[in-house]
Amino acid sequence: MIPTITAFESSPDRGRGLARDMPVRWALEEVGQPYEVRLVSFGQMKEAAHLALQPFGQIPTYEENDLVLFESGAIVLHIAQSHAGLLPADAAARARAIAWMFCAKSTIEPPIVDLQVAKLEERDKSWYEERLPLVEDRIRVRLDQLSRRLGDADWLDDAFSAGDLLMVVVLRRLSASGLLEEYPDLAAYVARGEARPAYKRAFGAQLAVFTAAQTS
Ligand code: GTB
Repeated sequence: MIPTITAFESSPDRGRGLARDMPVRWALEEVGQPYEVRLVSFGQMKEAAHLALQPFGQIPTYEENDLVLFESGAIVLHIAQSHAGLLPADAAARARAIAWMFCAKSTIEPPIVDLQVAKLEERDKSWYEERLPLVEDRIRVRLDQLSRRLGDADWLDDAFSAGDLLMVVVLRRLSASGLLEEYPDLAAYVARGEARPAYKRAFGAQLAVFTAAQTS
């Protein structure tokens, strides 16, 4: 059965591929699995039918036969475990790739999300200007460590894996901040991910949704 995912009917990122359907689309493209997309409005996301799939009223979701999943990281892991191409065959290398997936979501992403929340929701607070450099410095600490670990390598652990996929997606969320440019090696790492044909197909598909919404 062709899996169905959900995505924003009208994404607030205006087609920049920053919403969390993007890693799921990219993973499906990497493994060559066709998929269908059900677009949902903000209103529909909060209705019972969607809440039955995603208890927090968010996208993305993933439906495949009787399986319903939410959490983009868990969906990417499921896709990577069900198909060849995103996780190494060797057990130890596979475990390390999964560790990088968790690292992207639980070590690198939180300070980046904190910055986005600050910029979106805290601008009118008296302490905003004072707090912002602290938030940015917490990101720099992680980027510095990640950059040192990546070194001269193309990918985090030998061949491209689902760990790189999630890491590139997470780092892309810094695109408007200027922080990634402070780390040319990480910017080049992200560019390598974006240059992959599967990434381009996924990006094009989500951009087409935005473009169609603009012209209708
Ligand atoms: N932990 C969940 C996962 O990884 O699947 C988080 C899912 C999530 O945050 N979904 C967001 C959502 O549905 C969309 S991606 N929000 C609607 C709501 O909560 O009501 C987050 C996102 C939104 C917008 C931008 N942007 O505009 O740049 C980027 C990322």
